[in-house]
Amino acid sequence: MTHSSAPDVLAVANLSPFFLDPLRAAFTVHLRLHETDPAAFAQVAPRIVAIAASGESKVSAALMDQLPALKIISVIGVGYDGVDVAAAKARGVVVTHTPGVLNDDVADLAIALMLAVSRQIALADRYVRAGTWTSGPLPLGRKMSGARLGIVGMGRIGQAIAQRALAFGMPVAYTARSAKADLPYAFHATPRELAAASDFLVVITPGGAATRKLINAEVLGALGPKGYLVNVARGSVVDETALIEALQQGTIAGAALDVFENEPNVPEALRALDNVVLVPHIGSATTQTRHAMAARAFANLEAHFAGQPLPSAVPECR
Ligand code: 8YV
Repeated sequence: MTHSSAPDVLAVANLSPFFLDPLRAAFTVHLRLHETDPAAFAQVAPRIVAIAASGESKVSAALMDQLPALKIISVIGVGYDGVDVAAAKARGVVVTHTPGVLNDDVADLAIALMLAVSRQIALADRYVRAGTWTSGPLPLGRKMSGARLGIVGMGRIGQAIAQRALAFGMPVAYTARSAKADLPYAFHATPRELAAASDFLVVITPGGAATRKLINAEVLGALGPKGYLVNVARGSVVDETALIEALQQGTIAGAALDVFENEPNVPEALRALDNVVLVPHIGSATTQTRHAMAARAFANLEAHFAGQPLPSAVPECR
């Protein structure tokens, strides 16, 4: 039930019922009204005090300019590179996200993708379905256990991936803005140096201007013809054009991607390749985790309106 006196919230993404329902019970929710009905949006815009966004949402300074009463942007996702945080801060708007609760799922998917691309799981499935097995065995894959893992970004999720990789007997190295003294893994100063020392290069660093096209032709060249790239971060971190070229020319052995430059559009050139595994941004997409993320995103809004400390403001807003 919505109350006309309840605070007005603009949802800038299509939200799952388990997030939307509690939101609607507590707030007056305007679901993507700015996109669907600009005239109606102009009427309610002055009253909107909160935005509910997904990890992929764009929340620009231009949108904030239309919302003079805006106080909080609650992102259901750990990544918030689509939100102009500097613009939010300049307007006294706090940004929150949902870190922690999705570490397991994203790390699980990273391992699944590493296995999928090196053991050719998706290709093998297509092989059986197409009836090709009767004409001979699938070409051999590449052993993952014991291979060298390089992780680009050693935050909460990077560390969860490393822990899992240890169970596969994989030596782990990483690159990050700075070395983390408390971690037992080898540090490399640049993605290129890390790639040169890795069989699998897994990207799990935040998106945004600071990491745009961090994984470029040079890094892929260093990974080499026996190396695999896995991206569970943001499409923007990898130069997709350079990646396609590297895959086509055998500069690297293969890639497994959960994220893309222009989701949900995936270049035909990528879709045509057999040495890639492609999944539609499902890093956190389990019932258990999405429910936990929704609960956290709601808790951030609830705390704000109750005048209580926010469970998880983004670092820049703490
Ligand atoms: C989802 C994500 O994209 O948390 C992130 O940063 O990329 C995701 O978990 C999404 O935000 C779910 O709404």
